[in-house]
Amino acid sequence: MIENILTDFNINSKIISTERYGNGIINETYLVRTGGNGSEVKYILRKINNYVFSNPAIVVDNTVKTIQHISNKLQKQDNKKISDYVFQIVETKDGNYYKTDDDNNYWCLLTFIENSYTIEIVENKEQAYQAAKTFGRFQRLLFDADINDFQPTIPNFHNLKNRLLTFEKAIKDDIVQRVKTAEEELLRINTYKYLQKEFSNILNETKLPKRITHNDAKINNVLLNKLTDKGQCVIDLDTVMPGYILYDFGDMVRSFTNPKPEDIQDINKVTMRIEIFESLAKGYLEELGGLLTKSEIKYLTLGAVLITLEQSIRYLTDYLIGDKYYTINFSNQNLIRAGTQLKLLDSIIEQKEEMKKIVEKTVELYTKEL
Ligand code: GN1
Ligand code: MG
Repeated sequence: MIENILTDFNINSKIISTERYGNGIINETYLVRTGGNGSEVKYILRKINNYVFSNPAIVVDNTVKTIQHISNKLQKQDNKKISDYVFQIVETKDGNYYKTDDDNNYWCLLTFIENSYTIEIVENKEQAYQAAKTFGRFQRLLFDADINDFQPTIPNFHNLKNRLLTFEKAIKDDIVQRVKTAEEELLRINTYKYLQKEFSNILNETKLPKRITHNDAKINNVLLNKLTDKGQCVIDLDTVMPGYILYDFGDMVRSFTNPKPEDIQDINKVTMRIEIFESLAKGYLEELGGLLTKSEIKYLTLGAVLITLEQSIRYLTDYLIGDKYYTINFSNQNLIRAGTQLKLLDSIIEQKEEMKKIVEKTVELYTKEL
């Protein structure tokens, strides 16, 4: 099956093997080895999930535009660095960027960045700094891209109001009768619902600019270099589309600062590590601080609150509708995931003022130099 898909792509050497790859919980990803005899060339093959992405052609289009924009900018700066900082999309033999199969699934083939690795948990401050710097550089390179060239791959992706409406409907319908098993999490989300209005008011009153954002700025979407441990390349461009900077900052905080997996049973181990936050802010703002507006900077920390609340609502909604969106390995995994996100949210809210101070202090340092 996979071999049939691959025959339509422009690969010059013989396919040696294909294997499942990575830890994404939405798309299927495969590592493809070709060549052999000391001249192995690897690729990444991705099947775009068409339950999640109703129009996969937009995902491919945005990915291609992102790669081209970044590659053009890097070429002007330093020819040699392109393949280190961005992967390329391999064309099919008839010149397309994707191949559809008999079930109308979309498949894309990407070049593999050698000597790189991903991590699931940030172990130290240097990793947080490097990964955040990589996201910051990604956004800096896309800063002058025209947002009108990018359509949303998932409309209202980070629209908290919409997420809450879907959540309320899931509670009302209770199609798999799980509401009774999620009482504690439901109560906890209720106590945070007021944040949605607060956030809507801020958006109405403050003209936050729309940028091209990644919208899934998690730690495992950054490649680090095996030889230097430096941040190298941002991956998983499925949700690159117009958005607010605070979304990406928020997702970094959510995924970098928590020392434990999202589905850990003992939620007491989940916390927002402030020293990791500090390094994250440094790495990100070093790259981007001088380009952001005052209000974008002011609301960065709010992004952490918003995205973590949103993620808990998304996990709980999926639990309540019978696990249709996220891949699960055990039956109450989405409920547990919602619980860890709520615990992380408590910790973020507790430390919000300190986080804001760190952002202010860091911005002062890194805007002067530019
Ligand atoms: C999904 O599949 P993955 O891990 O790249 C999700 C993100 C969530 C994340 C939670 C398109 O990303 O929004 O933050 O799971 N992607 C989509 O771990 O919904
Ligand atoms: Mg993703």
